Amino acid sequence: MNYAMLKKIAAITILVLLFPFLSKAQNPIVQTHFSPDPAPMVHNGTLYAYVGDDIPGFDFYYMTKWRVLSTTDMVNWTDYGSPISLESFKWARDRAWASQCIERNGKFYWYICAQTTKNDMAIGVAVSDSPTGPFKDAIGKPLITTGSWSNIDPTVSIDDDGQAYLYWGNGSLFYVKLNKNMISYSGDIVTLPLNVDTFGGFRGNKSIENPNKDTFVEGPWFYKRNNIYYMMYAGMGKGGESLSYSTSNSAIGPWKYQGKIMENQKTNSFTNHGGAIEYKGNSYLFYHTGLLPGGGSYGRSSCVEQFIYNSDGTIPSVSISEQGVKPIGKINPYERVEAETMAWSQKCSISENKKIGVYVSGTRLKGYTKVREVDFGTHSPKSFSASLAAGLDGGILEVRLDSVTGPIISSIQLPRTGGWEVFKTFTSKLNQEVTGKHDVYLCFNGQNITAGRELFNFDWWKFSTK
Ligand code: FUB
Repeated sequence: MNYAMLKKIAAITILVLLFPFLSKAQNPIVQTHFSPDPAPMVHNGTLYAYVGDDIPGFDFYYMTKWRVLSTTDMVNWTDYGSPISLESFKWARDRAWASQCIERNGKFYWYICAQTTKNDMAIGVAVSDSPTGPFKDAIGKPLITTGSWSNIDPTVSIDDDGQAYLYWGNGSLFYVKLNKNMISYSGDIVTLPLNVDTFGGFRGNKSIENPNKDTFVEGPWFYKRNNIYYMMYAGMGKGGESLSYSTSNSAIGPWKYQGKIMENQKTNSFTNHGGAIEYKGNSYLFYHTGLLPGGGSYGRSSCVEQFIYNSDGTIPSVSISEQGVKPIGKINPYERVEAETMAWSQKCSISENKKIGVYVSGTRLKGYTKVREVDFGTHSPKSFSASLAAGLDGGILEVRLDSVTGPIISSIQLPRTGGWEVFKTFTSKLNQEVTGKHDVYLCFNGQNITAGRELFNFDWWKFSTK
């Protein structure tokens, strides 16, 4: 056996051994781009995640826009692209850092932070009638601008009496009371005392105050649950940020330090940034890691774990995992499913244009999107349709069941459609009967195509009983 053959066998063995793990991976929740600083929001039965957009390859955070994703089953995420970017705020020049969106009276207020033309950081707010946009700068200037680098990481919650609070900070923690219009505030900016009792310590002299080095750093996440007010935040953990929390019986404190939720656990990222939320009766913790291939401290991705509050309202420690959370819903294949709705993907990316919105692009040989919990019911469909665009011919969309090597139940061989953004609907018959629940793999294949070539763009798919 020659060296080349040995290498091939070794590569195949590694792939075979890795496959069970890859196929079960659910974290990070999106693989087509980086997605730091997740901020979950539930509205009308859907969970939205507002995230940043790391562009790795530099020695600092290079971030120019924000993105929105949504799910109704916690495993299949729909990508809504990037409704706002630095260009949406005429006062912003760089550093599209952490954000949070919240609904009030049918309007969605997306609080962001960015570097201003004066080189400090400021907090702004964009508004929309829909959770996925379009959003526009609500006031045309920053909401919070004090000339400080600490003006980052806004978090907003509305108390039961209707009073909304905006907290934020890095190294210091501040709040203001927002007015009912959510785009202005009344009263002074309040600075909270940071010490061992309130937030685990003070960063300036942490070694003296807290030998465990757990001190408030940044990324506050403010919410109320069962009459307890929570402030989750990124604390200084071992070798990187942990997620810690404090509680209070009032929205403005005094705050009591409760401990760490998530220790820095080989996340391949110095920072962490969390958000906790209740959805369909479960509690979820969103956080980020640098573990997506090509990632790191400046290429971070959103992940999610389920947890159960202790009976006294305290939060147990939560570990990072590759498997993530269990599905709590299913996909109806007889209704149009957006191609950008997926549980996992390889070798593809996301694009958007004004005409059709968001679609799957950059498909390459051996790539795929995986959609979990597709419920075909008791009667098999007869055909499969997909909206596809190809500037060149040769691409094949294969529909496989339950794994990337599972049976091909249908396939579409693409001619040129007249351009990479000229989408046409193609339909093909099913090769076999399919009933019940399956994972569907939409696999990118092709004939006589070199591995790097783009195959086609993909907008939506559905099955039909006709
Ligand atoms: O993403 C840029 C900054 O890193 C965020 O604003 C911080 O919370 C940290 O995650």
